Amino acid sequence: MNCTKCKTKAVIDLPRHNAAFCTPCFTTYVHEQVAYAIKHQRMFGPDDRILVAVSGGKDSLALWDILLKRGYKADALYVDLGIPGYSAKSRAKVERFADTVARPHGATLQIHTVQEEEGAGIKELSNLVHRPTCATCGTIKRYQFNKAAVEQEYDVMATGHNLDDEASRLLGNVLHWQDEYLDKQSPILPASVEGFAKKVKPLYRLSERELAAYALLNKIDYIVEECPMAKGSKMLLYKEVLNRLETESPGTKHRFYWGFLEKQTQAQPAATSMAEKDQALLHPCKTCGQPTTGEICSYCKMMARARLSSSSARPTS
Ligand code: Q46
Ligand code: ZN
Repeated sequence: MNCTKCKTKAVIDLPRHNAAFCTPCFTTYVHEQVAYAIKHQRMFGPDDRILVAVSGGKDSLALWDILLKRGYKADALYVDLGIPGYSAKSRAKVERFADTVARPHGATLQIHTVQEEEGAGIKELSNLVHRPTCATCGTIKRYQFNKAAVEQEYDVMATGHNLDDEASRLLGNVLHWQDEYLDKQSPILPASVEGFAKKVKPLYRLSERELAAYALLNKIDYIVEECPMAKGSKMLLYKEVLNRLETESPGTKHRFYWGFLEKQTQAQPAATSMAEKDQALLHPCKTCGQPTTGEICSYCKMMARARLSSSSARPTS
């Protein structure tokens, strides 16, 4: 198998593009896909400050790597969830990448430790508020990433969601006809109201397999295990189903997701209609000031419930 571009020995084949690449041509392909996503979706410009949400996994570290190598000003934020046997390992991967790759580019890493800031690790917190761990985690991560981006005046926040993540999320939203989520499923969410950071997903054109190969070929040391809390999640099931379809019919995932994006653009020509909807619905949380649809945002409600539960659990003397 030879490289489609330069005809030397190929290291990876991409059936969905009917192509195969050697290491340098594959790296170029990955960078070109990201460059296309950034330009086509108007994600950010060369002078914008970007805050990358990193987890220690292949996607977010590959994203940080690509942005830095393409000359963007990209710092990162890692949220340490305090999951025994997992968080320490993923944090070490992020810190190592920051020291060896990011710092020479002048980029910085910030760490938010849930145990210190929210007063308990993610599992304990979810027990206190009687919510599933992943729902608690989602609320904290969304809140803290947005807060950091807004307070530190980053122009945009970038996450490592890839084609598999977006296609499986789309499948879930379609299976349950979640209209509201379908409206918002996009590689770019504008800063529709004050207090909301603009959010982008520059890897939406690249598959999980392609990103794993990019990380491997570019010697990015990432945590291979999934977060243990993801076990049994519906998203993993949807990914499995889509992988089956992809094997039988290469290109299924991108036709499904990119086709959806095309139809969405035709039906809703501008992000402005979404911004108008948000402006009508959102106002500042009475406790913290972040935009919310209710009086108090879900993060502040959750933290109030956690404080109440932990104080009522404390023995009285
Ligand atoms: S990190 Fe958090 Fe995921 Fe782990 S606890 Fe669940 S939501 S599975 S992206
Ligand atoms: Zn709040």
